[in-house]
Amino acid sequence: MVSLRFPFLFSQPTNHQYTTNPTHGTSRPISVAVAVATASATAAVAGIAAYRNHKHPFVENALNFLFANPSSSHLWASLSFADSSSATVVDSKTGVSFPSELGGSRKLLGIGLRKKRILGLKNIDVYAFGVYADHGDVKKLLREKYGNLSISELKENKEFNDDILEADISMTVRLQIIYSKLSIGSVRSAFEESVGSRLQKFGGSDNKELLQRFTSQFKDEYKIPRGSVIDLSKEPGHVLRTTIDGKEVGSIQSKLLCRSIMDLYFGEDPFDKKAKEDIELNLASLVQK
Ligand code: DAO
Ligand code: DAO
Repeated sequence: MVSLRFPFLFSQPTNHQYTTNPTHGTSRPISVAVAVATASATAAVAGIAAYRNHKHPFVENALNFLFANPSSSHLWASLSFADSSSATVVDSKTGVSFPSELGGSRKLLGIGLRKKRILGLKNIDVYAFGVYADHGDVKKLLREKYGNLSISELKENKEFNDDILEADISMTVRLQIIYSKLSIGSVRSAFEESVGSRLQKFGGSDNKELLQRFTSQFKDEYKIPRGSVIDLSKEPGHVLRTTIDGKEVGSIQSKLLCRSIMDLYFGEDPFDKKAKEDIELNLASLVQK
């Protein structure tokens, strides 16, 4: 396993620390460790060379961004590599790890935490999430229009943010359940509130039927204990496909539903603001010409 530490593209979610995942597979052990720091340009260059030798576009993207924005305050992160094609990002506060790639073409853009305040008393960590997008789609659909704008211009650009949410980009939001007492009833009422309010905001009229279609996919007998993995995937043609622990539970074709779900994670009022910043920065750096 190759273990590298570097100032991660992702800014660090509050109280999160990224650490090397010690349990990650070691199918092709290589005893190399390269440390890279913003404060150490020489080491950083050496680190980049090592990464580039691994031809890992996810990491390259992060490093490209770092060097395009040398003054930004990147925080430390670690990735573990079993070989050149697999890496995970681990959040040490929750211990949840995310692969840097899903299905070969969707790359991780940012990770965050969905919290919920219960009984007005305390916040619980409900799930950790990772947002992935198909880099080819992002470039194909957005580079032409936005490729000449700088990353800082894109950050302030509302049209860019809207296009990210609306364009037919293949994406996945992976949810990994942390809270161990989730009942289907509490999940239904939580997303009637979160998804329901967005359907209303973007759809204008009465969207009860769409919400109903979405929630009716989730049967009362489903169990989602701690550790369950739910993928909400946006497939070509604005189809929202849901899988629980790899098993497909349903697909719904609706641009409005796709937009409303993505809006939870990188819309105007996201669950985790730092995650949204990371996602947008990664997307902005991807469209650079
Ligand atoms: O036990 O009352 C309680 C708290 C439940 C919080 C539920 C939040 C559900 C958030 C949606 C989860 C989607 C997988
Ligand atoms: O966090 O409020 C939220 C919204 C999460 C939407 C995710 C819905 C997927 C839930 C699957 C439940 C399976 C029983």
